[in-house]
Amino acid sequence: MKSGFVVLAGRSNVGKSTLLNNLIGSKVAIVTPKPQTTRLPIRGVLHEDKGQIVFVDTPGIFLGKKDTLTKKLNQSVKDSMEGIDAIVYVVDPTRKPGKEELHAQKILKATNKPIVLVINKSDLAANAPYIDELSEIDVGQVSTLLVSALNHRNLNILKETLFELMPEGEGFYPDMQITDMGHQQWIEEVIREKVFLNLEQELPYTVHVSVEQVKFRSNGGRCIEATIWTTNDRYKRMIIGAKGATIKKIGIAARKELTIALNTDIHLQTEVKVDARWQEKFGNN
Ligand SMILES: Nc1nc2c(ncn2[C@@H]2O[C@H](COP(=O)(O)OP(=O)(O)OP(=O)(O)O)[C@@H](O)[C@H]2O)c(=O)[nH]1
Ligand SMILES: [Mg+2]
Repeated sequence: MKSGFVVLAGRSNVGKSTLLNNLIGSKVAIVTPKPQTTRLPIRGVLHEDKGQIVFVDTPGIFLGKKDTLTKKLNQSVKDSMEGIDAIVYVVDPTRKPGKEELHAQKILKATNKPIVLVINKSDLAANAPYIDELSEIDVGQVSTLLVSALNHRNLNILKETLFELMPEGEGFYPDMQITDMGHQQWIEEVIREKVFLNLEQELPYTVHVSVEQVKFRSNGGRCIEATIWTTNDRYKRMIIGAKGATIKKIGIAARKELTIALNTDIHLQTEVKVDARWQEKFGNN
């Protein structure tokens, strides 16, 4: 058996979480068109006859933004490199590489781990002017692959390449387990995804979601109480929206996904509250 850990790393919005979900064949990480969607490293487990790969999805590497949350996200990418066997370095041919890309390369090269360079979003070839530039990246990679995480293009070749790099060993997770994420965290993430998708511009970055309670009902359904935290009253009003329209949309979208995924009746109660300091407390426990 082959068994090991692979980190998915790169700038924000390049498709790391999409790749994680489609490599393991199940949605464990949330995906949005907005940068800084992933905030905590998430593990997704690929089980195959030849062994097991534990993928670690990480927040996007950022350069320039100096707020508390960004610093914590950048640090968590570096921490995720400990004890792993290989790195998938994901790049996006629709966005100009520039300084941030070089910064990401510096961090990844410093780990001295085998790197597979993945040029993602190959389905957007017509809108991907940076493919040639990205093909010239040299981080000492063992291989460079052109993939589409969205359309599954070349994901099998990527898996094969990665299994070659994994050491011999027993699996780390039981056969049925596809993630290490707890039930409550997963619900929080689903709600946060809907917040990101329904709020404009910078507003998502002021938001944090916590699930206060999950009650199991006698009819088999679940009653979930969640808080959407933001950093000031003005944002709170925007999240609620005129006559509660925005929070309603977020709630409907979250409830729909939770109902399908959990295959049970869901009652979702959301409240918006202000905590100016949630970013300082984030990830401390
Ligand atoms: N066309 C196309 N879009 C993709 C592909 N992979 C990801 N995307 C889109 O790119 C956007 C960002 O995807 P994510 O998977 O959230 O990116 P990420 O790298 O995890 O982003 P952060 O968590 O913010 O660092 C989403 O709108 C995805 O649908 C792909 O192969 N093709
Ligand atoms: Mg992500």
